[in-house]
Amino acid sequence: ILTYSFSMAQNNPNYDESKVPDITLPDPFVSLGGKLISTQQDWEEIRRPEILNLFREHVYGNIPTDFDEISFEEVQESQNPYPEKAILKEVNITVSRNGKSHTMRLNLFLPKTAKSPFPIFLLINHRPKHSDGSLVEEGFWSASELINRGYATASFHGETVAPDDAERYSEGILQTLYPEELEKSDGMKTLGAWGWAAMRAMDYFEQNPMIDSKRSALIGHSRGGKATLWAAANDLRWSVAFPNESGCGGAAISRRKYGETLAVINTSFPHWFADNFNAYNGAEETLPVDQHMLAALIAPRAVYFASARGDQWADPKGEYISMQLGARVFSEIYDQDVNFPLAFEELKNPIIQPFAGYHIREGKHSLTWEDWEHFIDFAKIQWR
Ligand code: GTR
Repeated sequence: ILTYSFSMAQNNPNYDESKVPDITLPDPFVSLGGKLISTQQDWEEIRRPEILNLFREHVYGNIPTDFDEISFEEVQESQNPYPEKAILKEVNITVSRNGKSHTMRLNLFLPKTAKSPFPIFLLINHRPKHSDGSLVEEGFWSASELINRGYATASFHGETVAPDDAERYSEGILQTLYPEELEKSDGMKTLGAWGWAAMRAMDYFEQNPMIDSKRSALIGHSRGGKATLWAAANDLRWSVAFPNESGCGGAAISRRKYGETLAVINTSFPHWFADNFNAYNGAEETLPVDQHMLAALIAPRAVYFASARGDQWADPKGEYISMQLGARVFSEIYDQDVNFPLAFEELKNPIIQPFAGYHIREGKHSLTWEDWEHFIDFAKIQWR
């Protein structure tokens, strides 16, 4: 039955709204024990940890954060593409545990024309090197524009932590630092490892006096957006999270089964999520969580989802509904005036307000300057 529904779904993704099933979503504000959660204390002490743990066990797997030592070393390997306006720092972040060590590379631009400490945007990069040799195409990582506006910006490549490959994913921190994770059904996989790496980048930012780590935004596109959401849910040091077009296993509601589904993603990318996630292939309605609860975990920090109309595979409507529902945490628990009154079909302009936001743009699946421009506007409001 599984094989059948998988090939059906892959060859025939549903893009017909009338075929989206009627769904009942798990309530973020009722605990597993049936307690109604309405206070900040109950949210933070009971329900938030409960939801985080359900995502850990059933969806993304562990993010082990114990290690023996971490060190930061500046290296000089690449040409700085913006020498007149920025300093390029290439930083090797070396982490050791149980006598073994792993080094990941962080690329950081510090503006020359503004005063430190700088707010920082970190991009989880998974794109191949650009044809002209630069780290990534300019729109995808809009470093130049960020520098012009006085922000620091950094990126690391997922490949230097856990390769994005079903055969090789363990040839990074999994084999060297956390081999026991490979034996567990809720063990860390690639997306968790990228989240771990964002945390190590934050460790570096925190000890660099040029960086204002309290004003920090984490960004990732698509698979990088999935990792962004999970990392920001786990690591309270990020003040804003921007999962861009993160789709299935990211911002989109799994139960809608619109575009990419769990059976498809878990079969195409068996190295992304915990093995336990496979149990929900074709059985989305039995998941103890759905993705709107991930947005709620980021509160009271800020969270912003972005979609593209040409990216139906990622289910833009499912991403928006997920924000509408998840952002209820701000009004119901944190007494903030945050809401998304428009229906998806009515959306025109970006929704940029304190704590939670959303935009959908024209065009196809990618991270572009247009997205970054809205991200910057949103971050500015949070960092006022
Ligand atoms: C697709 C995958 C999506 C998304 C995308 C990307 O192949 O089905 O879930 O992650 O790749 O990362 O661009």
